[in-house]
Amino acid sequence: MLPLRPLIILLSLCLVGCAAVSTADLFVDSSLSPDTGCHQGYATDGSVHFLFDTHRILKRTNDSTWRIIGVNDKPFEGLTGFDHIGDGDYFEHILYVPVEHYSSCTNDSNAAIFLFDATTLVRTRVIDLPVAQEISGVAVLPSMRELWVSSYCDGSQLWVYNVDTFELKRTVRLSPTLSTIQGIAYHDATFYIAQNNGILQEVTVDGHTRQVFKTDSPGAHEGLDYSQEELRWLIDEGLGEQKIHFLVSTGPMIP
Ligand SMILES: [Ca+2]
Ligand SMILES: [Ca+2]
Repeated sequence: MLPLRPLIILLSLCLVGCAAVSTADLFVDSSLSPDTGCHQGYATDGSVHFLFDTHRILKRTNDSTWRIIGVNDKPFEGLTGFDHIGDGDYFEHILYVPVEHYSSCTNDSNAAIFLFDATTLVRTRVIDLPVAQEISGVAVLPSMRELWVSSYCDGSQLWVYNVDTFELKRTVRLSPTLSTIQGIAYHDATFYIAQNNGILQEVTVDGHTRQVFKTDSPGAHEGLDYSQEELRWLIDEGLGEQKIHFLVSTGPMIP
């Protein structure tokens, strides 16, 4: 057993070191898209960009222009009780999109998943999620065929659905609890969650959370996707400044 004084010094060093590691940025903001004209979220199939605005969905080219090649500006057509789109995800030629009525965290209802054909952007299904709370984002975990759902108003847990049957499989407690979740993405056994305060959280499948990046860009920090070794994050700094930030890893994780 170590004598008391060296033990205290060792513990002090560890505390300083641990604090430095836990708040260090593990990503760097490397480049920016043109203005996307969208506020809520982002997804990609690897070859085109899908942008989610509060009331519409856009498809844009994967080149320097980000030219619009698809629009659905009536995503709620024929339905009542829906007026808000969150951060959707792409999986097997389908867009999985969180939709609800949202005014505030004390005035929200009708949490649902809308499915859109990724080629045409035509809506193909509406799935009500009666067991979910307010809904802000979704991400597919492909190997498990699971749809993970986040809530802006409840950062204590995530909801895990079967992506084929939409049956609730379980909920996952988040520890530490998160706040103001705007979007969720999955990559390589890890989820990434965007908080509206500009903090990016890494989340294990068991629900352990830790901060991995904090942006200096002001505004609303919305949905995201992970593709081609880039975390792509929609940050809305105002009209004309709604851009995707491309974050790249700064290197291997420090244990
Ligand atoms: Ca949002
Ligand atoms: Ca997304």
